[in-house]
Amino acid sequence: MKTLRLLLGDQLHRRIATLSDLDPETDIVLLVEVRDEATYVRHHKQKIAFLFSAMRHFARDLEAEGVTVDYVRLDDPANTGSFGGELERAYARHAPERVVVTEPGEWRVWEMMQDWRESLPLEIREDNRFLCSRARFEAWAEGRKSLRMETFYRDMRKRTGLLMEGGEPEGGRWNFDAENRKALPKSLEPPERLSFPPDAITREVIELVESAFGDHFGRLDGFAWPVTRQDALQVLARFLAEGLPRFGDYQDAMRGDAPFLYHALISPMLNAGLLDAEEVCAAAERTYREGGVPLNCAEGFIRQILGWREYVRGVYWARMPDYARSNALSAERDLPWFYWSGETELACLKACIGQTRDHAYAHHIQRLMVLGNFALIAGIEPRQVEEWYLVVYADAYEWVELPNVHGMVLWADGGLLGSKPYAASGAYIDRMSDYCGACHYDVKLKAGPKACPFNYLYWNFLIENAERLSGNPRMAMPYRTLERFGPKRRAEIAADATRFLDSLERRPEADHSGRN
Ligand code: FAD
Ligand code: DLZ
Ligand code: SF4
Repeated sequence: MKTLRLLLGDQLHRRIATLSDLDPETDIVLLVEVRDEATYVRHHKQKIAFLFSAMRHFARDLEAEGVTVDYVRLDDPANTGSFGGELERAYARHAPERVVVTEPGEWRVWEMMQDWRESLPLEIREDNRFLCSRARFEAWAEGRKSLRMETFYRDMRKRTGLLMEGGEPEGGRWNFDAENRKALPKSLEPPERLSFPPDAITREVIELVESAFGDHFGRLDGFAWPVTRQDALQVLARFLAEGLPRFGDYQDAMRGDAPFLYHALISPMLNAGLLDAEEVCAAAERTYREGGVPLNCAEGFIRQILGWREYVRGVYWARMPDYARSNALSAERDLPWFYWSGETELACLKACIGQTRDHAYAHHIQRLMVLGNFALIAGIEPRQVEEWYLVVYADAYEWVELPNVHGMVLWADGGLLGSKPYAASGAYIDRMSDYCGACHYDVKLKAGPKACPFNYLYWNFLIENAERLSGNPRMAMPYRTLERFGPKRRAEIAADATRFLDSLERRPEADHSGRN
């Protein structure tokens, strides 16, 4: 049966459901570069370049197998600029008997697909790249008041058999997180990032992105992402040999001159289909069983993928579209302009934003405890923070970005995802990084213009949200400390917070941010 198979840009997996029964004699695989997808939020230039180049390489490899590929480039004069428009044109070009597609990563595109069903013989297939299907997660979530990752993760370990020993967790424990909170000793030199200098295809794409999306956030020079499965597998192999042995110990550490530390740097490739979650977890387990890494490292890493990654996707699909609408802490302040410009005297934020601009990457603790923590304790409106995260990272798709930002960072879902907000003062950042040494502010000072803003914003956040948070058993300790603050100390906190927050620059007239 002549079939048109639409592959979205983040579905570049040879064994994806869309291609499972591909017949090269009759079928056409359709890939389209469309302006709408690059601009519904104005993605970081490296994200667009990564995806377009990966799409072009994937199409080239399919053609080399003898598959008929219909590839629509962004600069094709007939390009309508949208998924719907391009699907309609391709349907008219090829007159297939049916159209096949795999469910998308984002609600927005899922809604589009419901419309396409009205006018096309469309078959939407389940995304087989995840270890837990949407339906299975919904069955797990059914009737639960809160959806705790740890419970889900244990279930997934049992189901997949990963790091299991006769029905029990390997090493007698499910979680080795207590051993994974170390600061990085100065003497340690993390491994170099494995870089892939752009080939001819990537160079052409970089030029296209610079000319079509030149005013988007981020730099393109220094583009070093792998854009093929073969190269992505090299990144994975390098990580297993050099990063994973120290991943557990230092996964929460931060250092100004080392943006990547012992992290895997695989999320853009995992999310676009160049790597597969199951193969990555199996490879980490194999490395442990062969004696290449200690259990706390393998477990910590597998938990991120088998646990967190599957879990946030499950929450997203089980709770959308309402999930995005809540604002449990009524946070309403505008996103400070420095999130886009990087111009701030807070050294930790400046470093994390600068690295995000240069590499479209920041690791988990930078996203959570520096960039996210600030947005939380400064009371920034969730929608604006979410948009920022969706724009700036090469791995950002709403299914994974939204639960992390809305739920984990901002607690805007009122605790569905996390039992308490991850608010912290400057002491945490000082303990886990070397940022404070070079900062304009003093992390040891609690009040006054030279005091680290995280210090008074933290207490100000607790005071302003006392009604909502003081009854939370996991917040009992800081609220007990707060009870001991007299009126003078409270007034000082409020005055410092007001002075600082009022001084933050808002969005200027000439806006080069990611916002539409
Ligand atoms: P490593 O630290 O080496 O971890 C290995 C893998 O585990 C990652 O590649 C990723 O696939 C998975 N993982 C780890 N933590 C999470 C998590 N919390 N949720 C989902 N997967 C996880 N990840 C994205 O892929 N896209 C996003 O848009 C995204 N936005 C985030 C926003 C915030 C505020 C926070 C706190 C986290 C976000 N994450 C996101 C999760 C995590 O920060 C990135 O997956 C990770 O930094 C990617 O780098 P890495 O491959 O070097 O990961
Ligand atoms: C992110 C993105 C961008 C920038 N461009 C395209 C594109 O031109 N063509 C395409 O097929 N996909 C693109 N994507 C990825 C889609 O946004 C992604 O498939 C949806 O968000 C669903 O997850
Ligand atoms: Fe960040 Fe405060 Fe440290 Fe400066 S002193 S780097 S603002 S935590």
